[in-house]
Order: sequence, then structure tokens, then C-alpha cells
Amino acid sequence: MDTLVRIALLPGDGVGTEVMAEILPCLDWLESRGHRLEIYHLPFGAEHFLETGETLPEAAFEEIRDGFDAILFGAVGDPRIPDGRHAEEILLRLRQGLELTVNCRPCRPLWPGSRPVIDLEVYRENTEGPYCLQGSTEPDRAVDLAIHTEPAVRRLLQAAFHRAGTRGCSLTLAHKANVLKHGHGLWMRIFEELRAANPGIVARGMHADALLCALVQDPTPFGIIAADNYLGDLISDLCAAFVGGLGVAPSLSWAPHLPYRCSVLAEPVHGSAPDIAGRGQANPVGMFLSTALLCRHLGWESEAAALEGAVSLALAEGARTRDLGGTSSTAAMGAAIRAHLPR
Ligand code: GGG
Repeated sequence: MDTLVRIALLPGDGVGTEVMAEILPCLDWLESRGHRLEIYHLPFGAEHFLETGETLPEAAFEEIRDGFDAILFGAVGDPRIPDGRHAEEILLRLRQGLELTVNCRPCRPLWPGSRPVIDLEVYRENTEGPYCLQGSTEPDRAVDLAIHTEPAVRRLLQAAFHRAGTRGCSLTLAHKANVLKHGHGLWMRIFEELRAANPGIVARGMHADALLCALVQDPTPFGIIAADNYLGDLISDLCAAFVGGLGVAPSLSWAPHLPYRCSVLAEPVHGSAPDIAGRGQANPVGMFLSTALLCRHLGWESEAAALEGAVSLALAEGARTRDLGGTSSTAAMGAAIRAHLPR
């Protein structure tokens, strides 16, 4: 019998709640396959903030940190909270507070015949850089600090080298060390050290602007792309466009050094998409594929492969939400995918 896995569900805002609804039956399916889950629904998001003034209370954060194993997250962002305060205090707090340094965003074709045939994964540092939320706005200037620390950069790059070694693919570090001499200088120093320690891995640094140009021209040679928080955010969204867009892009964030019980968070790359929220138009594929990544992380390989296979089969049959040029609703797309899960 499996060990019990306690999962906190945070659907968040907008389409986050709609795509989360589609994955709930899959949690029952996982249990039907012998995995022991305890699922808790947590209300934190824009609605809860507007009603109560609470974003993610410290006690709730500590309970997640010490009492859960994993988080399934939807999306945050709401036009009624234009400064995005609740999003920072929920999602960035979880990523930073749980030290979820490594964010992996895989990009692969999802249905037969789709082009280009890429097999790349963006390894994005997930807690630092300009997303450390330190800065100031003054009358005539604005400052966003970008902090890069040796432990986080080393953890991200070690995970990226390890993954490139396991997959037998190349590793490219995106940087702007020619301009960002301090922060990206640190990245280059640790990268060169790990490159020397891993002579079997083809690894090179590329200026991020040249890398973006090369990706648009031909993404197929790239295996693993490692980047800081900011560049990784941009590069992974570009790469998602090669395989169907943000609606199908999954991500998994984890803390390889296991500082706390809760050390992994799965979430689709997309945000809350207020423009289509509440209309049943969101694509749940990113959520399904993120759940597959979580299953693989937990050692449930056959369920991970079954979820990914079910997505491919549904797409191959022609199920498509509007972002993919089809007419399926979120619920119909979810049902089409679940219909291909083995009993
Ligand atoms: N699942 C990723 C996520 O929620 N990211 C936050 C974000 O991008 N928020 C801005 C938005 O929803 O437009």
C-alpha cells in the first residue's frame, strides 16, 4: 500500500477554478488505482481576499508547509485587485516560502503530426531574480531589485545538469552576463563550475536575445534550457507557443533540498485569464499535464503516462478548446481526456 499523500488544492482565480474542477475526478481515479490521497480544498484567492481581507494567512502557510506533501494550484490574478497584491502574497509566497527553486516547464508536441517536433524543457529558477519583490517607486525613478543567491542558482543548475544527463540531451543557459555583470556573472561562474564537473554533458551559455532568435528559427536542437526567474518566464512562454500555447503548458516546481514536508507544487503555466473566465472556454490540458508531472514526481509513472496519453488521445480524436481552434467547452475537453484513462 502506498504512503498517504496529503494534497492541498488551491484553484485560485478565474479559469484556475474551472480547470481545477476538471482534474478533481482524476484524483478519485488515482485513488481507484491504489494511491492513498487526502485532499483539502483551500479558498485562498481574489474572492476570499475581497470578502475577508486575507491573502494567505501565516497560519495557513505554515499548515501547508508542515502538514501537506504537495500542492495542486490553478491560477491567480484578478482585475479587481490591480496591484496583484493577493497574487504575490499567495503564489509568490508559496514558491518562495517553500523554497521551490526549480520550476520545470516541458514543451512537447501533443498530438500526432503536430510541428515542430521539439522535446525541450525550460528549467526556470522560481524564487529570486527581479521577482524577489524588493524595490521602490519614487517620483522620477523606479527600482526593482534582482537578487540571485548562490544556493538557489546552484540548486537550479544542478537540477538542470542532472536532467540533461538523464535525458542525454544538451543544456543551454540563457543569460545576459555581458550586461548584468553581477547577477548573471554569478550564474556564469556556477554554470562553468558544473560544466567542468559534468564533461559528458554538452552545455553552453547563450545570450538570451540570441537564444530567443535561435528558438524562433529552429527550436528542435534544444534539450534543456536553464534560466533565471525572469528570462525563464519569458522563454517558457515562447516555447509553449511551439506546442499549442499557454493553455496546454504544464509546470512543476519543487525544492530538491527538501527543506519542508511540502516540497512540490504543480500548476498550469497560464494565469487566471479574466477575459474568458466564467465562460467555460478555458483549456484544461495544462492542468492535466501538470498533474501528470506531479504523479511522476511522486513515483507514479504509470499514472503520469496514462494522463499524458489520455490528453494526446483526446486531441488526436479532435477534441479542441477555442484556443486550439475548436469549440469544446472546458468540461467537454476534460471529459474527452478522462474518457481515455484506463480503468
Ligand atoms: N498558474 C500560474 C499563475 O497563476 N500565474 C500568475 C499569473 O500569471 N497571474 C497573472 C494573470 O493571471 O494574468
